[in-house]
Amino acid sequence: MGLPSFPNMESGPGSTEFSLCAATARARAVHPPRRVTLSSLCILALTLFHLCLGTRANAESGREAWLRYAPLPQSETGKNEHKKIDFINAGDSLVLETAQHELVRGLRGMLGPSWFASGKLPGKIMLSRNGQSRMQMHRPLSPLSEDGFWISHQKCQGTDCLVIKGGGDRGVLYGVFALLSKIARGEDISALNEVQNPAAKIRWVDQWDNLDGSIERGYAGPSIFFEGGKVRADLTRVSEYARLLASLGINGCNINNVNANPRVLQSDFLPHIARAADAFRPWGVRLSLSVDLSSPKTIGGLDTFDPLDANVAAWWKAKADEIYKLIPDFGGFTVKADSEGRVGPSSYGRTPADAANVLARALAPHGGIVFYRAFVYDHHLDWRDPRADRARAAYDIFHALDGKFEDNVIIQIKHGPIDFQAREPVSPLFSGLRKANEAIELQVTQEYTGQQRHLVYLAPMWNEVLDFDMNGTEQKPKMATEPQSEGKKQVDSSWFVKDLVAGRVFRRPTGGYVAVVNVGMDENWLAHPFAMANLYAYGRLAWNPNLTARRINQEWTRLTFGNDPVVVKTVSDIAMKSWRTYENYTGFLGTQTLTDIIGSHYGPNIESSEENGWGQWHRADRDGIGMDRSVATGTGFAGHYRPDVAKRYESVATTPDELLLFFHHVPYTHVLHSGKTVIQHVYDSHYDGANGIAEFVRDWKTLQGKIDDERYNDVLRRLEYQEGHATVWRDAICNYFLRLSGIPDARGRAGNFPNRVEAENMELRGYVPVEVTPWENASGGKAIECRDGKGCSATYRVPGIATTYEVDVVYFDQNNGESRFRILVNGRKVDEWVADDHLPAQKIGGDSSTRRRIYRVELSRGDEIRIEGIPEGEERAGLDYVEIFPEPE
Ligand code: GCV
Repeated sequence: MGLPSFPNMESGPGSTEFSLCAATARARAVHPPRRVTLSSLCILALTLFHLCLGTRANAESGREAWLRYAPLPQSETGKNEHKKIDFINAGDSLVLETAQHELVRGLRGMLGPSWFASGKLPGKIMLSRNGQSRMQMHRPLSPLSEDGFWISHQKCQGTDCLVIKGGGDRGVLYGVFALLSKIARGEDISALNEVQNPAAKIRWVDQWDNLDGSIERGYAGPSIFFEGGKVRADLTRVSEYARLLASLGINGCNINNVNANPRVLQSDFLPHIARAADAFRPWGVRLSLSVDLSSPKTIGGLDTFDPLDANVAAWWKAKADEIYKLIPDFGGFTVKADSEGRVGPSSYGRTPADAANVLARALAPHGGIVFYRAFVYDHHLDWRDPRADRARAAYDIFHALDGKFEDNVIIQIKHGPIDFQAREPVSPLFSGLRKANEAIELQVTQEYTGQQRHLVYLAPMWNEVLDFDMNGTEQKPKMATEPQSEGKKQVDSSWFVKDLVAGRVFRRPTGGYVAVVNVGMDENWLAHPFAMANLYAYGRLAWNPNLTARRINQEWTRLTFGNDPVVVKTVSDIAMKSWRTYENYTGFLGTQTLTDIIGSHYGPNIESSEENGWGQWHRADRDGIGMDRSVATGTGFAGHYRPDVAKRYESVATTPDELLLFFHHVPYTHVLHSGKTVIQHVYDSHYDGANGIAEFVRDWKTLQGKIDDERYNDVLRRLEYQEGHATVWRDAICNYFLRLSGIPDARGRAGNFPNRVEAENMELRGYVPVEVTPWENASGGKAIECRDGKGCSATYRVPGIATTYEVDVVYFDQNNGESRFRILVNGRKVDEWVADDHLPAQKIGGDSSTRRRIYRVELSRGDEIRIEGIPEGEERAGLDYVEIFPEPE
């Protein structure tokens, strides 16, 4: 056949530019000097500023995230006159030094050398923590908690000055970041008098990093902490991460996977962990470690790890003492036990309270905390048993132990009873503990929500969770308020999740927020630029859960992409729609998610949830779908809620549509509150979802030229991919339920693709048809693969009228090869590409299915379209179909 070898193929992205400014600024940010002198700060800041001016202003890698300190427009900076900064009181602790350094860095970056001549700030700035200054000052509007701050204009030694006062050192640092954020967002700071106190003491993040450098459910490159079984020699990124965290008021980070390797606690390893703690310390971030409960036996030489054994208790105590000698501000331990194959107290017939308390007693003298995860369940459930229910596990186990935990134990509860699904009810355990501290566990890393290849802004979901009243009072989420007024009066009977986790409802000593983040070595931390909005939103909500998702997104957009109102509106509109849009094409009416739950957790795979012990069942059959979790006829899970909520979920009539199939099994013809049948909702929501992403692409394209090309193109490329993958999801789920239910789509779309030509129906040379498993993950259940290393082709003739078309080629991009493709019309090449993405797939199917869209192709009836593919490695240039659409005028 004489297939060409595709000469001159372009692969990969364009050129990279080295930004001296960014690199230098980064280096400075990472290791604030232990002693900073004022003059050195000024010289450094000036130098940086001039270097910055000399580089291309719009080269943006995303590494600076929301701390870009981009120069504000000249009109906002006033005249270019240089004066000297006068700091009062700063710098008598590491964190205060960091605060001072950051303030200079930010002001210089945004306002230039004239920043204090800009009229925005007085000539003096005072940074001080409670009790540090003897100067006469007004009192803050309300008392400061340890991490709280007060920013106000005052007289210091007779002259105007801006005071940033913290409850403690961290409070000062958080106040500095808050001030810089306001300036970056163009807020008026001339008459600031504002107190902010965080909503909860615990505002932590978890990383699921393994010592070999991989990250469980991490989608942005290898670990910033570990490499090859060791702590990295260069911890630059760790310091930068701590700075990002501190800018949001996050005060702790657990650095290793909860599926913990006991090695972290070995005496020769701990000094290296201490280096990471050193990198955190200037930013007020405490380090903690996940521990394996069997450690006393596996690395301690004991013959047991029974938490009630005296030698085991002594081992943990000695280990804690050893750690605190190296890391005096060590945060504590996180524990996953008796879950997903991890050992735990059940090995000795003991309870989670026994296990948590032995650790807690070892840590208590040093002020350490145990985060004991409520994510404890049996993954060998009997799927044939209609009463079996994984959702019950956390409540069944931990509610019974309420009152048995030490005061420095926090029960860390995933926000839903299953596992970070696209939609779940709130975990009933939040209202099931009155005498134990709680923290909510959220997930920034998008394990079940598109793995940072799909744009999904999660803050609207978190708003719903945090604003959920466990006592059942239906209440609209509050409007954003800032500064947050602590202890705001609420309806007495309301038990909002945000108040329960903060310990306010039952006056617990501590509690709050943990999120699994999993940043990696990728330049921009989380791969998708929009994924950083989730980290930002998490931090802002942990600080102030009354903030709305939209407001937070607007803040993030201003800091990330600038203050152009069109950009702010477009970005936040896309973000605000994105969770519902994703839910629309991946997990309808409370089925949580229909992804491959025993594999990648990424593409569609409906039956992977059924008939196995993992307990994520939908119980779909030809007549109906859903888990009956009612008390009357089901697993009884609905009864774990407080009476009003339990009553709401007990009945089909009162369960909200979006959770219906989580709580009830209904026929496909059941009519929802929306007025649609369940099956028609399946079709409509999936078409809405896929169309929604197409709209995001269109909306995003209106921003070309309004933001830097790097990030514009990066997001565009990702959105176009997402649009293709949303179509894969749409078709898989619609086709599956069309076949299962036998009920057609009233609008005739499902299973009906008039513009599509299946690859297996084309004229094939070298290509062979293959069955795809599961069948719904390829159009028509089949695809073609090229088994000839020299290449193959698939050809067909255009059936439609002569016009300009958009041509979609759906192919399979595995991560075990880089096939090449090209498309020719009447022998003339119109496009070529390499399948070199890194999707979580080693075979053709829903994870690897990818779309190439070619715009503005002139076609006439009878024209020959030929796709040529050259396989590479294990990847066989798989093709699913070609679809052509006349382009709108
Ligand atoms: C770290 C889910 C994830 C696991 C994770 C677990 C957990 O099951 O798929 O990768 O393990 O949750 O939260 O412990």
